[in-house]
Amino acid sequence: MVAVNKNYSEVAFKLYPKKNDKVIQYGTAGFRANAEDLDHIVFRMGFLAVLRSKKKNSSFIGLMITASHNPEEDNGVKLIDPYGEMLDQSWEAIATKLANADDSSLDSIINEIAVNENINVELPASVYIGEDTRPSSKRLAKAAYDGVIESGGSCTDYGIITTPMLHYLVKSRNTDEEYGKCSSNGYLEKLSNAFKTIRKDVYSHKNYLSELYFDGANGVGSIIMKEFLPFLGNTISVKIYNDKHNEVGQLNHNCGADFVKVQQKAPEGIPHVPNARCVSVDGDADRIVYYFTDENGTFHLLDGDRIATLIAGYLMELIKDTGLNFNLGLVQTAYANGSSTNYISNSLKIPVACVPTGVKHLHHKATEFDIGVYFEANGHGTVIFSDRVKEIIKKESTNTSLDAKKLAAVKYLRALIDLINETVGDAISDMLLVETVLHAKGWNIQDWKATYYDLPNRQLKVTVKDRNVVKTKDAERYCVSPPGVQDAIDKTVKKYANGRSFIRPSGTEDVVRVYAEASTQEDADKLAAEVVDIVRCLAGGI
Ligand code: 16G
Ligand code: MG
Repeated sequence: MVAVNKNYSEVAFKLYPKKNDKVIQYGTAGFRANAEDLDHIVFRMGFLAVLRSKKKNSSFIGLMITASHNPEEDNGVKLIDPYGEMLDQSWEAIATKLANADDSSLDSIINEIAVNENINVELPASVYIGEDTRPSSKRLAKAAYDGVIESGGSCTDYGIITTPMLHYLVKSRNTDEEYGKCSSNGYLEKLSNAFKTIRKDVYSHKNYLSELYFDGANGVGSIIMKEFLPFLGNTISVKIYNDKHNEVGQLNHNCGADFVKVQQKAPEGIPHVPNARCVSVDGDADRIVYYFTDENGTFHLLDGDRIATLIAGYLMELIKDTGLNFNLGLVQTAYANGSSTNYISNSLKIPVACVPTGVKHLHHKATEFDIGVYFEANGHGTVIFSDRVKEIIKKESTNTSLDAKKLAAVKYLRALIDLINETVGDAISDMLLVETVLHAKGWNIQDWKATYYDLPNRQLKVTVKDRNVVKTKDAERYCVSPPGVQDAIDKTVKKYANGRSFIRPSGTEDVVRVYAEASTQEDADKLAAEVVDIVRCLAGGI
C-alpha cells in the first residue's frame, strides 16, 4: 500500500480552513449550499478529483462549480467521471466524509481513501474545471484549482461553460477523436453539424416555423446560445432574452426553466407573442422546458414529460423505418404527469420505467434498453444508445444494399446520435432535438400540445425538523416512514377524481416536497394543501 506523501491538513488549514461545522452531503447534484460556506469544500473536492483521476488510471475528471437553478447566492460543486458520467455513487460517501472532516484529519482520511480504493498515488492526475455565471463561481473555481494543484494534479479551467459542455469536454478528452474535438468550439461544431445535416436548408415545414424565443435564465445558457448562433447559420432563428448574466441578482430570478415549471407561468423579460414557441433553460443549461401563451393569454407548459414523449414517439417511427430491431424504452420519475405515462403506455406502446428522482437513477435505468430515453418532468433528460446500436447504425449507414428508405432512416438516426449529448441532459442539445422532431413532423407548438392533455398538478414544499425522517420506496411513490403518513395520503387521494400524490425528502434543500395531481386545478391544489398538512402533523413540520 502506498502512503500519501503530502501535508493536506497543513495546506488546507493555511489556504482554505474549514469555516463552520455545518454538515453537508454529496446529494443528487453534488454539494450545494450558500456560496459563503463552500470555499473549503470546493478546495477539498480539488483533492478528491485528483484522487479520482488516479483511481481511473490518470483519466481526466471534471469539476463543475454551479448551483443550477438555485438562487444566485448559493453555489455548488460536482465531479464528472471519465466518460462524462456523474461521479460513481460509491464515491459520494467518500466525498461527504472528506467535505465534513476537520482540517487536522485530512491527512489520515486521504490516506485511508488511497488505501481502501487501492489508488496508485504516484500516477499523474488531470482535472477540467468549469463554472456558471454566479458572482461566487470564479472564486470557488480558483479554490478548486488550488486544491488540484496543491495535491499534485494538473488542471485546466475552462471558465464559464454549461454543465453539459464540461461533461462533453471530459468525455471527448478521454475517448477517441471520432466522438468530437475536445474544445468548446468542438462541442458547438459537433452539435451544429449534426443539426445542419438533418435540417439541410429547409427552414419551415407545414405548420412548423423555425422561430424560437429563448429564455437564458440570465445565466450561461444565454452566453452559449449567442456563441452558438453563427454555427447554426440560417437553419433556425433563435431570439435570445434574459441574457443579463453580468447583473447581480438576476440569475434565475423570475425566469429560467425551474421558475417556469414550478410557477407554471411565463418568465419575465420575454415578450408575449401569442402562440410563439418559447424555451426556458436553467442556470447551468442542463434543463429545458417549452411553453407558449395562446391568443387568450392562457399559458401552456410543455415540460420534460412532453419532450420525452415527443422524442420517444419519433425515435420509434424512425427505428421502424430502418427495419432494425432495437428495444426502445422510456424512463420517468414519480413527478411524471399521469397523462404522459398513459400516453406512452397506451398510445405509443413504449415500455416505461419509473425510478427515484435524480439524473443518475434515470440514466442508469436507461442503459438497460438498446435506446433509452429519460426525462424528469423538470426538463432534465437525454437519450442513450447502447454500443451495439451505435455499431449497427454505423455499419448500416454504408450498406448500399439497403433500400433507399431504410438507408435514409439509418443515416438520419446516425446524425441524431451526434446531435444528442448522451452524457447528461443538455438544454441546447435537447432543444435542437425537439426542433428536429417538430420540423420533421411539420408541427407547431399547439400540434405538439394536442397529443395528450396533462392532469393539473401542484408542487409544494414543507419545512420540517429533519427531512431524513421521511423514507420512501417504490421509486418514491410510497412513504414508509413516519408511520401513518402513507395511510393518511391514501385516504385523502381517494377524495379526488384522478387524484395522485406523493412526498419525498428533497436532495438539494432542507425540505420535504409534495406533489399532487387531479382532474381539476382546484382539486390538485386542495389535495396538495391537505398532504402538506399531513406532513406537518406527522413528519415534524415546523
Ligand atoms: C438535482 C438533480 C435533478 C433533480 C433535482 C431534485 C441532477 C443533475 N440534478 O437538481 O435531477 O430533479 O435535484 O431536487 O441530478 P430536489 O431533490 O430538491 O427535489
Ligand atoms: Mg441544472
